[in-house]
Amino acid sequence: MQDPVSLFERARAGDRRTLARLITLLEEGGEAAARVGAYLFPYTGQAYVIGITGPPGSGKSTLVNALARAYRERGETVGIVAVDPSSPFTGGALLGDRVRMQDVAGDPGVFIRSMATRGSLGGLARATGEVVRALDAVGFRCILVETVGAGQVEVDIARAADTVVVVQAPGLGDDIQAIKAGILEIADILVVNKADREGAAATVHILRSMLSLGGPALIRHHGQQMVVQGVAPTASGWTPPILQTVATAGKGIPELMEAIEAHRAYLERSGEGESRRRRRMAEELSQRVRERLWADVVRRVGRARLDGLVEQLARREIDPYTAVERLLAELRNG
Ligand SMILES: Nc1nc2c(ncn2[C@@H]2O[C@H](COP(=O)(O)OP(=O)(O)O)[C@@H](O)[C@H]2O)c(=O)[nH]1
Ligand SMILES: [Mg+2]
Repeated sequence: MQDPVSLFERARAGDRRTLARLITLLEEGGEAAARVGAYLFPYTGQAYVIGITGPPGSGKSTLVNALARAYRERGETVGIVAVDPSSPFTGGALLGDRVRMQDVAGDPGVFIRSMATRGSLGGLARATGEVVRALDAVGFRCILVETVGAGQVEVDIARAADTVVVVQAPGLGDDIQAIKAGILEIADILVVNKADREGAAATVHILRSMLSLGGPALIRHHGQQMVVQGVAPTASGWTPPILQTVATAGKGIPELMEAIEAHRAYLERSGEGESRRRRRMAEELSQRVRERLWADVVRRVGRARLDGLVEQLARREIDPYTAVERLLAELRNG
């Protein structure tokens, strides 16, 4: 196999096929990935990462495409990472994203990567982080990460961005269940896309209520009383703006970019950006250490012993507290 470090150097020099291979290598993980990941790390920290998340069909890919084009017009290089866990099952989502992103696909200043879930969701979150870092290291200055805001992992992936844009659409947003409180909490900017459709104003209204309320409250919607779970106002000095866009027509895109710019300025001014970045580093460090230690435990105690303990736990022959103490004692003595 080719030396991973030379792969990186070639990718950094602008060889896109090598970049694609580098990313595959990072996705696969393992020793080579760790080596190149360590090598490219000092080159990172230059890109601005924007997370675009929301329910399927809300227009995230279309928005990403429109944003990418707009950033290109400003002369910025754009990396796009589309995370779509449904891809391996439907087979169609990937293609759909590709088609919609065709606009920017031929442009050498844009690099598009679709990620599919392989193995665990936790693995996906990590792989996405590594891919974003690789794009950063080879020089893409603006990185757009699209995720379906469905589960905790997708929320975590989006949360790793500098600015998180949460996308809703009329109809989708009318169903209050579709607006997960967890997703609103991570929103730096809210976008009601498909503003050309009926019900956009109502969706904006619901979102505004949810944002401004500290707790659950009754609101009237379509003439009906409904309970809305509010999102407690953040301690920070940033209030997420609610914008309307028509991604297919490029409407509202300049305003969205302005909002992203304003949020970026806020992050810098308040020091919040720096503390977010530190928090993410601390999380990564802790996660990697735990993984390494656990792998070490598995290696030293052996799978069979662990399986045996789980079996005993399941039969209530041992309690989890004692099981941990026993394992640690075995490690100390072994
Ligand atoms: N009417 C309307 N349709 C849109 C708009 N934005 C996206 N769409 C369409 O909505 C569908 C889903 O868009 P897509 O970007 O794939 O959504 P995603 O699943 O969130 O990535 C596509 O057929 C888009 O053409 C919009 O602003 N207005
Ligand atoms: Mg999409």
